[in-house]
Order: sequence, then structure tokens, then C-alpha cells
Amino acid sequence: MSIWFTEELHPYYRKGIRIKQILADEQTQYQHLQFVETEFFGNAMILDGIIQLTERDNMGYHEMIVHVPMLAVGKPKRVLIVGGGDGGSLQQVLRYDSVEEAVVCELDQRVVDLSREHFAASFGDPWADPRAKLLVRDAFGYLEENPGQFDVIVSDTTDPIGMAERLFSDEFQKLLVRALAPGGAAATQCEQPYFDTALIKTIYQSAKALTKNPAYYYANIPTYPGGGIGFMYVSDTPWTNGLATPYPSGENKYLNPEIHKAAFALPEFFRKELYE
Ligand code: SPD
Repeated sequence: MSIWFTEELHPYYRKGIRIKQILADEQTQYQHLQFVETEFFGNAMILDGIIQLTERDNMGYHEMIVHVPMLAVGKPKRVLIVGGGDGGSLQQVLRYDSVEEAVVCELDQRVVDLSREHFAASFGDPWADPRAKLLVRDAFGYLEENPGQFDVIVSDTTDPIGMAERLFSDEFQKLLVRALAPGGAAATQCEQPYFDTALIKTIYQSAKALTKNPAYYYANIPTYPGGGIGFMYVSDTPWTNGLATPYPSGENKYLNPEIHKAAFALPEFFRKELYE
């Protein structure tokens, strides 16, 4: 049997991957949650018809969204992950011996439960680490209650649709920056330069008004629209501080010093749009 899963995040663009079998398919309190075994990409999680991650190419996303701010800060102790219920970002955060607490603020418990089952081969069980703390709740309120608390914040979210739209707002960025400790850094899932130019520009301008050294960077992820996704680095601390920081224990599969630098090089049309 062969089934093609076709994603249509944008009305003018489609992509497809071949599925071997459907592992889970349920409507949770918040969303349509599916886990599938794909022919090439290993197991994948799909939310409301949009691929969130696959076992084969998630490393570009999780290593880049986590290590760029972590390395810039140096020895982060308290880390917050907004969303991230699949455990991929948490696994990367826990590689740092300096981390004393990693709080994951995820709205949907089912994402955590089913990811533990279907991504165990890739992520192990980061939730079993005593430093990991899961809060099943909305991140807005939590950020409001915790000013100045986190050395690093990773906003590991879905696309800006429905409930998630406000995670890309100016209001959210203000709360995010307010929740950072002095010298802290955040990285947020920040979409695709070709498809989301206007949104990214708005987010950059808001980050620029709040911090001294925001910057956009990019990673290749074949199962995302356009073959990749970008992130907004938000901090007073320059991202370049991270270039001299030793990597944490464990293996990088995507990040190396050349990729770290190159990720911040932007195509000319987009660089002009964003920075001029
Ligand atoms: N268009 C898909 C964007 C998905 C971003 N979220 C990924 C979550 C992985 N932890």
C-alpha cells in the first residue's frame, strides 16, 4: 500500500511525502493530531494537516533553535521552551551541564504523550530527566508571571494560524523579552523568507525595538514549505558570542561552526527587506 500525504499550508504551494502507515490519528482538545510512519523521513508528527517534525530532518530545526541562543549566553541555567511538546528542543537543552531547570510550557498533553511513544527512538525520554518540568498550560500567562527569570527562551511553535497566531504578535515578543534574565537570549520559530516576508519583517521590527541585537537565521528542513525555516534571535547579547562557546556534550547532526555563521547570511532580496 502507498499513501501520499499532501500538505497545503499555503493556497499556492503543496508538498507531499509518502506514508507507510498511520500510527495515531485523533482529535485532541485543541487540534487534529497525527503520527505517521513515512517511507523516507521516519516517524512524523502532523498537526491540523501541517508537518511539524520528522525523525530524519528535525535536527536542523531543533539544534538551530536551541543552540544558537544557548551558545550565545554561555552557561544558561534556567531555560523555558514555549510549545515543544514533542521533546526535540528539550533533548537539545538538556545536553548542557549548566542547565538546572528546563520548563516546557505546552498546551496539549496529548502531543507530549504520543511523542514519547513515537519519537522514543530519536529523542529517548528527555522528560525523565529531573531537570525537565512540564507545564500543561498556555505560555502567555506563564511569561506574564515570570519576568526576568530565564537565561534562554525557545519559542518552538506551530505556524501562526488560529490559537498560535498570537505567539507571533508584538505583545508576545514583549512578554518574551520581559521574561529574559539580563544577558539572556531567545529564539523563536520565524517561518519562511519567501512565503512570510511581511510577517518576518514585522517580527524583526518589534524585536529591534525591544533588544539591541536581534537577527534572523535559517535552517534547511526538507519537509517544511520551501525546504526550510527561519528563526528570530532576540537578545541584547550578540549571537556571535556563541561562535566561541564550546558545544555541549553529545553529538550535533546539523550544527557546526560553518553552519552557525552561514545561517545568518540572507539572500539579498530578503536581507534588504529586513535590514534596510
Ligand atoms: N510549517 C511547519 C512549522 C513547524 C514548526 N514547529 C515545529 C515543532 C518542532 N518541535
